[in-house]
Amino acid sequence: MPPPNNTFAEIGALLRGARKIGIVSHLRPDGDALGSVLGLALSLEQAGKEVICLNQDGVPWHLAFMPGSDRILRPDGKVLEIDVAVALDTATKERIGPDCLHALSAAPVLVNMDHHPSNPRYGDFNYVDGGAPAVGEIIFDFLTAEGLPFNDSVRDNLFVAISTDTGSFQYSSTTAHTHEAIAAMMKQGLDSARLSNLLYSQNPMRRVELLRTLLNEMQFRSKGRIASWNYTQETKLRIGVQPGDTEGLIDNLRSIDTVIAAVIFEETRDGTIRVSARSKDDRVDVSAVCAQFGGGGHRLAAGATLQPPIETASTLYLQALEEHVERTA
Ligand SMILES: [Mn+2]
Repeated sequence: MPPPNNTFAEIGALLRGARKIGIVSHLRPDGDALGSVLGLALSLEQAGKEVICLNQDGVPWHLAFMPGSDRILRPDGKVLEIDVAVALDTATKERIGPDCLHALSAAPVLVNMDHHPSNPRYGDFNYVDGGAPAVGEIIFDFLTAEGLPFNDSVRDNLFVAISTDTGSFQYSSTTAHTHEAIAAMMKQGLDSARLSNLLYSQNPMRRVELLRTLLNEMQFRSKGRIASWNYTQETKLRIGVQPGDTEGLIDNLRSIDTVIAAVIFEETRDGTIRVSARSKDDRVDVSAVCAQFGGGGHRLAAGATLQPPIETASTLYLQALEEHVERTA
């Protein structure tokens, strides 16, 4: 049994008592990872704290517009002298990344705030809410409950966190409370249309080329209920893709009417095959299929890492997925 959650009040008291705080998120960060880090960091800074933000892989191009993104540093080999370390949106301690873990290794206390149900509560203080659609929403609630300051930059970052992790408020994890949090921030001046434009309407042409390739190469099975794409190194090199270019790409498979499970198999630079899987039917649990291959995640969004070659990896995974879909849906 994982330890119970701490309360916002306990975590708030810990942070208020700290002078210097380090905040990190997971490898290959997404909008929720960076938005929750910057939202919390900029609020704590306004409350008078010294804050250092770290990410193992830095900020991808498409999230560079986020206010304060230049504050996200990559670890430089030094061990930080901080009173408290905070990990956000990071399902396992390993996902913080080895260089960030080294930078935080002298921190006397680690706080773990997350929304992945599989999170084993690896922190000294933990707040894991598997029902929250985004850690950004947890941070909104935390700042509100603890009376910590909001400003335009805090709101912009929390909007990016919540908007990206809910698929623009489309996923079933989106609740009335999610909209209430956004509404509260809009009443304080949040410009959601401007941020949505920056997030979703600034595709560089190479990303459109990537989409063209996906549409040419995607495959279907189980009477169109499963869609998949093998994303190869050859494609990456030909198009010259950059980190972050694949963000949201899987939604093009997921959006097809017959599809209930979508999968992208990505050939990584180290040769392993990274699996990203999505389900849009609660009966189909892609985290269970990913668990068969040593991965995990959420019921409707999960991942795993398989051994090459990509053709074998995708065939094996798709057989397991098809078996699961035929049995459950
Ligand atoms: Mn998240």
